[in-house]
Amino acid sequence: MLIATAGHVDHGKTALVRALTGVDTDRLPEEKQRGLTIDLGFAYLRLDGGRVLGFVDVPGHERFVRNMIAGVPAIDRALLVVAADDGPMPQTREHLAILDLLAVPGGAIVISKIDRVDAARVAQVGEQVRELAARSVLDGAPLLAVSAHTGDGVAGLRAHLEQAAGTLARHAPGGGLRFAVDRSFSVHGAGLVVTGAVYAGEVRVGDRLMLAGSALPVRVRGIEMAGREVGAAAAGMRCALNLAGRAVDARSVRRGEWLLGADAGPASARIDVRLRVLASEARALGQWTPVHVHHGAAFITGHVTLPAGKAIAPGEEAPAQLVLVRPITAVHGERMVLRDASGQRTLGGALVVDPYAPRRAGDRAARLALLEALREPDAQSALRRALAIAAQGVDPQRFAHARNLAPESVRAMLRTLGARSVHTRDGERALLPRDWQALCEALLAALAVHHEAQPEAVGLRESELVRALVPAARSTLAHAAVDELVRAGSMVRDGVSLRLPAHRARLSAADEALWARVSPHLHAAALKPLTSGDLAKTLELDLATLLAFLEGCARRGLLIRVAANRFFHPAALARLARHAQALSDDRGEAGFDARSYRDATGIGRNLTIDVLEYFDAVGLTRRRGEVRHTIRSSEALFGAVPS
Ligand SMILES: Nc1nc2c(ncn2[C@@H]2O[C@H](COP(=O)(O)OP(=O)(O)OP(=O)(O)O)[C@@H](O)[C@H]2O)c(=O)[nH]1
Ligand SMILES: [Mg+2]
Repeated sequence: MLIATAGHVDHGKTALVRALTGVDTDRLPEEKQRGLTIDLGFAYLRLDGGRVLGFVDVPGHERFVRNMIAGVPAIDRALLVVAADDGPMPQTREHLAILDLLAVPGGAIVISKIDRVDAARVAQVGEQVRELAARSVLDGAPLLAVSAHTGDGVAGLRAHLEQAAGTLARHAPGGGLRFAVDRSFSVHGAGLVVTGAVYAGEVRVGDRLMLAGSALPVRVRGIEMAGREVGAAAAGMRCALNLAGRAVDARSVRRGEWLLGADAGPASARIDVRLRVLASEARALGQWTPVHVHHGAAFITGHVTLPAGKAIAPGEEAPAQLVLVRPITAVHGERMVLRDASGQRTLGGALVVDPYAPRRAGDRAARLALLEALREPDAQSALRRALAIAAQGVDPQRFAHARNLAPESVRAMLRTLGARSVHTRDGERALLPRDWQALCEALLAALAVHHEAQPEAVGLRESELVRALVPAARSTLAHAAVDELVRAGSMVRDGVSLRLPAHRARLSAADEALWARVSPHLHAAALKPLTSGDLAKTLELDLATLLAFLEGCARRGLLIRVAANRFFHPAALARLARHAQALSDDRGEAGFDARSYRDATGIGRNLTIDVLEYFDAVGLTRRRGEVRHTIRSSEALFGAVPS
């Protein structure tokens, strides 16, 4: 069990830890000289039966609140120490607020220095602290009175802690390892040693981990807990890790660094949170308030943005976004303490809802509704609620990262929830079958509307079809739906157009007659069709009339204009595109040049240049010097080649 002290400067925290453990945690020369705690101190008490009580002794001075915050996030119990002579003081209140904002699981109130006052004063101070603690995490906490000098009450406090350790029902977050470093040093012969607390998951000797700040890999050589070598340490435990890794040392790995497991997600500088402003604040917290954000043993500066635009009044709680100067790795459910821009006053706290806030929320109401769903502590319930309101689905990988879960466990949840997984150009999305079906139906309906309005056109290009959807539905998910509809035969790729299977472009009688004369020359197998000029001569037509007709055919999707004087049947162009793809696949890295394309297609030098430049322009190929590669599949752009 991990216990931290808390309370105003000089109220006897360090003396209390020494009375309980025999260890003087004020080790720094400056601490000895000033009789004051500056940095965190650590001591252990080994109980009969092997259980260990770990103590984190924090400084009470207002200048070192930052160090105090670094010591308390992973603890099981807090001891709020209040001197019987002084009674509650400013840092009594501030430390209590911090314990509350970090939702410390429990604790006790300790009235110290009782040798200095009479019993009535002890009772009076006890009442004052009880009142302060009402409606906080220490509401109704046991109250003990001690003197570190006479030893009065110390045995009772120890018995109380032993009993609490015996009944500790620790909520140990699983998932990937999250270890917050609070000290680091070089040990002769062993190298880098870091100490800190396991916030989530487990660390074992031999594990390969990553430093969050630098993304450098490290290996765990050894683990020490309360002075003994152990093989593993789990969430809620403090330990020292001996690390091996290239380019890592005590200078580069410092307090505030995080060690993460292999599945950890990327860092993020925009974090959606629930923000609570302390009731003791004089003013409401407004838009773009600069803050110091304390997360684990780290602190970073940033600003608060308020999606609703409305300031958060003292004592209130609301959704907010932290915009940080640097990305950090936080996960859902972690708590942060917010202090003012000069780092002198605690303003409030934040509970991480979604560490991957989008840069632009798009539909703000929809985003707020999604965040409300994501507040759900249980991952599967959150996923269920998110899927129910997000027609665009959820990114399962993001969700796993945000919740510090393994990808497999999110997949299992999605299976349980009956969600379907779709692979899009931007990665995987999971959504409810009803939303997928609605999207497919919307695409088919949009195409039907187009056919109705323009019966003479073959259909719509894919980008036009997606643009015909309501804005919220236009995404890579819609493109994935088109692919599936085509695979299922519910839609047909006809050249560059998409159409419903039953639709045929309907032409006027005059155009139909002209088409009957033109199409034998510009047919599916014509890889080298006549130029418009030659076609006009062959058909004995006025060139301007013919060009106007051919352009009309191109608008309807019957033909494709490749160069000023050259129109192709879509299927012919699909064939030429497939040639390009085959050559590109064949040549790999080296790419293919115009000559090999000419030889493969037999369309001659001049037409080869026209066709390849057209392919560059529509994004089938990319040219580098004299060679080209295909960068998209020919089928995605030109449809399948009819057999
Ligand atoms: N009479 C009396 N004095 C005490 C008792 N406990 C601590 N003191 C004295 O109070 C002073 C401060 O004690 P510390 O234990 O250093 O106080 P602290 O809360 O750790 O102070 P910071 O860490 O600086 O916030 C010292 O001079 C102690 O000797 C006690 O039970 N009785
Ligand atoms: Mg102290």
